[in-house]
Amino acid sequence: MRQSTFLAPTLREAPAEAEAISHKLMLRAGFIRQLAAGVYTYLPMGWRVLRKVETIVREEMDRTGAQELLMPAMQPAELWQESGRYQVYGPELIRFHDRHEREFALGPTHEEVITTLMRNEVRSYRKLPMNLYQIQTKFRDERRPRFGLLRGREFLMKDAYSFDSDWEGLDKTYWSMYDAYSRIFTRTGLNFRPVEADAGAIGGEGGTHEFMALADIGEDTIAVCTSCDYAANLEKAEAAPGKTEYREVAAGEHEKFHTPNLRTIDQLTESFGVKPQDLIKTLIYVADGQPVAVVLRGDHEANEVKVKNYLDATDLELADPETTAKVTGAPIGFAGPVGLSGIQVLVDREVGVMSSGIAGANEKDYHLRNVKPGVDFPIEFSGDFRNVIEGDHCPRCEGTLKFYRGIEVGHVFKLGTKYSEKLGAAVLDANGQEQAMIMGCYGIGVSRVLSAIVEQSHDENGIIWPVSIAPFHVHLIPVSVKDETQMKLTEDLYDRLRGIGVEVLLDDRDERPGVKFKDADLIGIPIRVTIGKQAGEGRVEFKLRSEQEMFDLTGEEAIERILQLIQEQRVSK
Ligand code: 9G3
Repeated sequence: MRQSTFLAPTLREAPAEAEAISHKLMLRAGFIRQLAAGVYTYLPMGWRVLRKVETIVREEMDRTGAQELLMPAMQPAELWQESGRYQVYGPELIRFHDRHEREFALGPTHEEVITTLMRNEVRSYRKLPMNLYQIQTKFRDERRPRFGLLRGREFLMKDAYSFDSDWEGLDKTYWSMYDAYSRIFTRTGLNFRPVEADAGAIGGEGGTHEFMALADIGEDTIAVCTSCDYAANLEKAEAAPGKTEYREVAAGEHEKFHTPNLRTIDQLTESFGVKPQDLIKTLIYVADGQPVAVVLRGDHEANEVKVKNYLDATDLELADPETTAKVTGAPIGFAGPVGLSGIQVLVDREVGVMSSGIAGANEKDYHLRNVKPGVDFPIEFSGDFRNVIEGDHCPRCEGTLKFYRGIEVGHVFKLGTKYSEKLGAAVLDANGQEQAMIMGCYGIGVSRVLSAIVEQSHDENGIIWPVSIAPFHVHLIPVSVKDETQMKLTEDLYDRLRGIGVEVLLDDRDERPGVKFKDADLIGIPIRVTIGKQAGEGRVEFKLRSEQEMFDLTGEEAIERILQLIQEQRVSK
């Protein structure tokens, strides 16, 4: 491809609204352009990378025996009513009416569509297991699209749906997808971690992993063990429970003491020289309209996903001051577990092992000291209701937990029969018994992978694409397009390389060398071959975008090295 005719408009500066480095660089390097908030055009350079990621996804999915198909983006609203999800999703689900006033949704995901297809087309267990996938544009009207392709309103997803006739089959399919995802993300060059995750609204019969690309811009926090392969999204991460070995129960009664306007943990610890670990914090929530108390150690935070799952609640939010006052008899900041009545009190298990602590007195401007869990208040509902903290003990080994930020690039779910029962997708088993198909679903954010790679692989001059998904393998740069000797060698190499299947971007623009090298660093093609003064002796300058070192090679040597680098990335499958 000749750069003089190629649509790759580079920019000196990124627009102010671009915050994430991947967003800035993909705009500046001419990979994407925004059409509307969260809606992007992939320019030719960006489209080439997107197709490379798709190809890797396709190869690894096909290798597992999954079958590719393509479902529509226009989904009849009736399907979402039938599955009961029509009401679950709000403005994020883009709905519209066709010319006959029939209501449709633009597909954010395709559980309803694929399950309906299977209900209509498959009846016998002999046809299972079946794993169907597509690579297709999804629509989700995010309230705040941002960070370029990381959180768009229209994005490319590979979504797969598996159908088994028994649970063992689902387990097998699930882990074959898990392994395929590991191969896919390895081949794209991503630094990623599979983590245990919470199944969230999609529900399903348990079992879900997210594939997280490590990056500070990532919205998720993951807890990773320093010693074993335990890793979990913070929503789900657990720590080894506090040591419940012998604990001396503090003697004496709990007693009230005056704490005028001391509402927060910090105010209390400052005023009384105690540590957050010595405090017993009581939060009042409202779960599906019911007030509930959550009791935690002072240095811990409530994990609302764990609380919601424990209560099997749909909605959970912190109670407002009025509710808190009604339930505890005191304003927020003075709530405590002693004497609470009429509401469920969830006590985190780390409180259960405290010998005593300071808690709110359920009276304005008063706290209680020497409160003994299980003595001064009952521990009826004990469980894990907190976020783990860095340094906590790993639940699996003697290691400790470390936090990282992650970008979710993949997610595998065991769905079970949640959709197949609702939509009537069933098979007759060997005994002629009707069995709802047992499903799994598996997503990869294909367009999001581009941003994740750039977040992980760039320097101050621009993007550094891995060979496996780079828009081109080689950036061929003649220093002066007016120099016949240089252009002769350049055209020779251009023809030779393309003749052996190497993808070359030839910078044939009549620009100063500095401009060409700056653009080359920005675009990030992994291998750069410069034709300059040594063209007369048939020698070129060879440099990898990922390294500083330059090599003075003959044309032949350069071709040799290029083929070797391309072959290596294929081997890293
Ligand atoms: C919606 C809207 C947004 C959504 C969903 C539905 C996320 C929704 C979860 C999934 C689960 C899996 C198959 C591929 C892998 C992920 N956001 N989810 O169901 F209507 Cl507006 O999409 N689906």
